[in-house]
Amino acid sequence: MKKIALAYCIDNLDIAEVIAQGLKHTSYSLEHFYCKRSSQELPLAEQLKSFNGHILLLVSDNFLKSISCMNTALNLLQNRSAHILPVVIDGYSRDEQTNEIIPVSTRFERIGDIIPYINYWQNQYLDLRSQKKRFDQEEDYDKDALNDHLRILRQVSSEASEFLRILRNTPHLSAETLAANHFEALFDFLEDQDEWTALQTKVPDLNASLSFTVQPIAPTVLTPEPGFEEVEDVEDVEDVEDVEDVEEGEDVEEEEDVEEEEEEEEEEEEEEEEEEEEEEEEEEEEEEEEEEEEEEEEEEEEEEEEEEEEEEEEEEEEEEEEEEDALGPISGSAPKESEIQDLLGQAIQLENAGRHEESLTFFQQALKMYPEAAALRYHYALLLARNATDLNPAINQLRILLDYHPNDEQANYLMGELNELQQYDDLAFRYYQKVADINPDFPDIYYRLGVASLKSDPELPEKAGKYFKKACKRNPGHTDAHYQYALLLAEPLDNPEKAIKYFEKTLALSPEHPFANYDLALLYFGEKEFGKAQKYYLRAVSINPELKTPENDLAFGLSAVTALSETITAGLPEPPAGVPESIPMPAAESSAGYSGLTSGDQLEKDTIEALKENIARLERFLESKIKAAAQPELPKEPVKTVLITGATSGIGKATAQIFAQHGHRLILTGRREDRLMEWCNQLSTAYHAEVFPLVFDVRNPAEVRQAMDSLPEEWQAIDVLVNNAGKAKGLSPIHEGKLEHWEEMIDTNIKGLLYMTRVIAPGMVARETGHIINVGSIAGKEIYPNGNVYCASKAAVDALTAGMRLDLHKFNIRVSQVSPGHVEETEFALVRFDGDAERAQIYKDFQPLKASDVAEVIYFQASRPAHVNIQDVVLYGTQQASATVINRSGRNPE
Ligand code: NDP
Ligand code: 8X3
Repeated sequence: MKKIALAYCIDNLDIAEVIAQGLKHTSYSLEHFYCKRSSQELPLAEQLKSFNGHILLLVSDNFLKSISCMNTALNLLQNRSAHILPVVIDGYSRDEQTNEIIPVSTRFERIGDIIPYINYWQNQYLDLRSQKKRFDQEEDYDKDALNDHLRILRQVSSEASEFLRILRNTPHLSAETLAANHFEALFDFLEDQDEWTALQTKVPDLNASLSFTVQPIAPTVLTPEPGFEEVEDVEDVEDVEDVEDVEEGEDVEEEEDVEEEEEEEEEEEEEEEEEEEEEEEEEEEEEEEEEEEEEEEEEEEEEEEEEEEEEEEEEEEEEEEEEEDALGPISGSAPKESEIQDLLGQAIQLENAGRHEESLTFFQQALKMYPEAAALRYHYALLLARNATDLNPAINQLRILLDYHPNDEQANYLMGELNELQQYDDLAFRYYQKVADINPDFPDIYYRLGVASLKSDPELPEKAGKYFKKACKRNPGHTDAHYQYALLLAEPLDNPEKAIKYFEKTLALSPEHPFANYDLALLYFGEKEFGKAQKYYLRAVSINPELKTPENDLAFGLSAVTALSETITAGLPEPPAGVPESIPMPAAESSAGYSGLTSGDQLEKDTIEALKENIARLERFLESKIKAAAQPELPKEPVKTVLITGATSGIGKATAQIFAQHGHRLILTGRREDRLMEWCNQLSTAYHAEVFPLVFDVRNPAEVRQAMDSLPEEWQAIDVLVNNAGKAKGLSPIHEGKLEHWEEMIDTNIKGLLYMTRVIAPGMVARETGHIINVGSIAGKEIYPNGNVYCASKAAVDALTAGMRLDLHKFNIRVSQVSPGHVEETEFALVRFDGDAERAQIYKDFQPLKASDVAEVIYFQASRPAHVNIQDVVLYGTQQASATVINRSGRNPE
């Protein structure tokens, strides 16, 4: 007797019985394995150890929430995947209010479906942990049993997501699908076609005789462990109180972990301190070279003060940290980078789709799952900060992030920016300082330190000056850093010569700088270099005409006609020698408040403007970060080996590019060797792509075979074959067509495609994986006048695509086709008209598709999940409606 195991959660006994009923008519004996929700019984995976054969695993919501079903289920799935056929069925739950039993669909296709299960297990774990304290007061509770239960919950909680991820990628069925065709899928899986045939004969209406809508039995409630109370759902992980207390004296293993972590942290801190000291020493040496000794001493004193303050702050932070540590990392699972990226991508997608609230909720749930995931929390904080009037929620998230990862540069920097926005300039300065300590190369950091220092310590321009100077050194192209440093040098630091140098550098970087010309004019005026002063004044007014006032004109010697007496103002400094006595000093409107000539009102105005600009800049910054997070993260897919024929131009070339951009390995073919080599080089330079060139003619079967045989072993397993090489030759009525044209088209478009497929498909069949994508054409669907043989050749491609699909689907091989209308950025027309460039101008009065449009479709087809086969995509440029109907009234604007 042949045996098969049926494994399920007892709540789903009804469905198990229906399936068992169907299998009664076969020669299989069914062995039942089931579990309730109690952790006391033997886990399902353990029970199945004694069974050596195929397993039908009924996965339901109840299964996924049953501790005995889930305990070591990951292990079961990993070790016996080849023998497990999962059948996904609906679960049941009891409505707490009405006590009614309601169906619950079982879903795990999307990450969003998986999160509730992970939350469920984490909550179970946390809740039991928080109950431990209460149990501790009772003498007679079974401590070992509870610790055991905790351990299992912890394990299930950390394995649930991986279990579901694997399940998602394992071929699975619904119960209805399984029964719909006489259990064909099951017998396919068992490789027992005879049984299937026999069953069809025995029970011709099998599906009709099976009902999956039977009344369910009441779902089992969680069986409390001896002395435990029933576990309730915990709303929010962060609401769990007293976890640290609960741990006290009990969970020795965990306590040791904490101690170890603390020791490590202490060690790290010591190391950091040592590093800091070293860095400070280096800095001091630099300063010795650059600064006066007296200044240095003062600075050192200040630094010491700062350090003391920082130490105090750190102590406070450490205390806070200890408090928050009580919440601890809630799961034993280490965040998986791919999972995090996946979650992040989904959250950003929601946000980009305008579903802001959903995106926030998604982030919250994801963070319950992975509280330590820096990327998730950082982007969550960004989102909270964006357009928010209250920045505190974002700041709080960053605090948590920094508790986990004190040295996260991005988080420290954003903390700096948000504090700057809140005008907590001291704090902003400290966060920027931290970033600079962690990574002195962090972009813009010394400039930001300079700005924050200027705002928090306006009385200490030397300090800000130091940072601006460093910013200039590190980034000689930083206009603002040069400008700000020049301003400081000009006025509070009273070093006009050096100021001139830095204003000039500013102008070298940005000749149209709105203020530097004027500032320089003022400086030269002060230095009595009137010629230069006039030169820069003229430049300044040409850029910013508002600076042109009669007073300024007079001062810079441009007009002596205006009634001078009106403009001479008492109390102004003596005009410099060389300037007529009657000429007033320029009415200074320097961009910053350091000119000393700026009125109180003006200073206020400037400050408000500067703040406004700063806020706008930060808005832009936050926006760009969200965008950056949304864009460059290309989906992380397994790297595939992709062979593209005809990659020396047009569609094939564009297709190679898009696959290279996504990190795939490429075998590119064509006959024109020089072009092929050049393109391969470009792709490997631009995208670091691994590219293997093969020069051969697809029309020659021996060459095709030889080329494929020449591939090194590591290139032999081709995952995707793009049959693209093809052409049209001529456009003549059938009675005038050239035989050599016909031969060439048939040999390339049909036979070439066949030769390639014949050599590559067997490997795919053997590996039971692969994807063939044929480049067909609208010409294969709709025959147009004079298209005869080309159309026939593409109709053949259409037929071959369908044929390949029929033959290869059972080997898990996908077959797709793309059928474009006219495509430019190709040599198609030039080839068709034998190089006659004039005749080849067939796209000039309408906008056809571009090669990259077709390439994107090909890439899309290839990058679908393994269970999706896109059979055919027909695409035209918008101005083309069929093979012959084209709006040739001129190209539509883009
Ligand atoms: P191109 O002429 O720009 O590209 C054709 C490619 O095929 C070249 O790389 C060429 O390389 C290669 N090729 C041609 N003959 C052979 C051969 N005997 N052996 C090996 N490689 C060969 O045109 P497209 O990019 O437009 O054409 C690509 C495919 O798209 C074709 O199958 C075409 O029928 C189809 N198509 C084109 C449309 C269009 O409007 N452009 C519309 C619909 C479909 P080399 O010369 O170096 O060998
Ligand atoms: C190329 C498009 O319309 O020129 O296949 O045949 S068409």
